Amino acid sequence: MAPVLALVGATGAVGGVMIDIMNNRPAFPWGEVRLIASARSAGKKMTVRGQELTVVEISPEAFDGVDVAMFDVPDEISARWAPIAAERGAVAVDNSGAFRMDADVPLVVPEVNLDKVAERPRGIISNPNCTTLSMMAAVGALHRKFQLTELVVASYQAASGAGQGGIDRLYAELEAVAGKHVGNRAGDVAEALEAAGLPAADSPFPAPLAMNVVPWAGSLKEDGWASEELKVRNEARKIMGIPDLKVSATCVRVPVVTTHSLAVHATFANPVTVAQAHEVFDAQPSVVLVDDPANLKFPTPADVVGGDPTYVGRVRQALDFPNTLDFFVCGDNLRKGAALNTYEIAEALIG
Ligand code: 2RA
Repeated sequence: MAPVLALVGATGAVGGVMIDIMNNRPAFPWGEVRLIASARSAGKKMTVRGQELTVVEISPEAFDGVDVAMFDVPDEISARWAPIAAERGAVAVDNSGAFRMDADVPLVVPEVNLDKVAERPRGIISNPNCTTLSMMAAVGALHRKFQLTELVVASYQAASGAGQGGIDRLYAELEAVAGKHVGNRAGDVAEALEAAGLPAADSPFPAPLAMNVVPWAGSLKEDGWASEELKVRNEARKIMGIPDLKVSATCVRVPVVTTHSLAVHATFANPVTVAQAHEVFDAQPSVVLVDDPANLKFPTPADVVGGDPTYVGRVRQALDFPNTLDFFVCGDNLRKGAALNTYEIAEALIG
């Protein structure tokens, strides 16, 4: 019998992208798709591969008969329900932060460590955070060939990383400043937002995002680190299986709706040239190389949003650091950064 797939969090921002991905896969190996959400969204109708489905309320029974349950819900909902789904016989593929660093839960990027899906004593597999994921296909491919030893990254993260509230806030802020000559005096963007009925206290971001960049994502951790920066470090180590990898990240929110970018400075045990890196990227099916500086060709979020691959450009050999490359990566944070990677894991489980 064809396997049963559940999507928990079907009505959220990532859930919507997940349904789009399911609707557009060339082949669809699932017999039944079950859409699951909170009581508030239960009863809603959504179309998956031409079939109108009714969203059902989350309950233990909702997982009966399910082979793979994909979770796109907040940490506390996953923490409670993914183990219940597993108890009911499903493999839970979870996109929250609830299990990523659990030693009994593999953290999987199919291009890098698909073999780990088999090691799941809790019946749960984790999907990495979108910032880590946005560079992993590219960095993982280089690591396989040249052996990564150090990683320094700065992120340029889109508003949609903060969910639908982040998207709504950015649009509202852009509307509020459109046509206004602000941004030349300290505080005038915030004043314009306040005057337009957008107080700072209502924002998911700690500073105006329109006409600005905000060096903060996530919550405060020890010694001034933001949780997002520690996720990049810890998750990159776990995915590539390099527990002592030296990593330093600075995470920055930019006024882009969707697609995270990262400036990556990667050092390897072995020498690596730009031409060799190009070969590695060209050989990785999920990476698209756009690197023609003479003609100002490089990836930008506005060019790649909505696409599945990881886009790489600006590949340079670092002038003052041996065995080191600098490059720029863009990846749609809602697709490969979230929904697509989760779905790829789900498909691999039944493949
Ligand atoms: C962000 N990476 O961009 C987070 C979302 N998971 O805020």
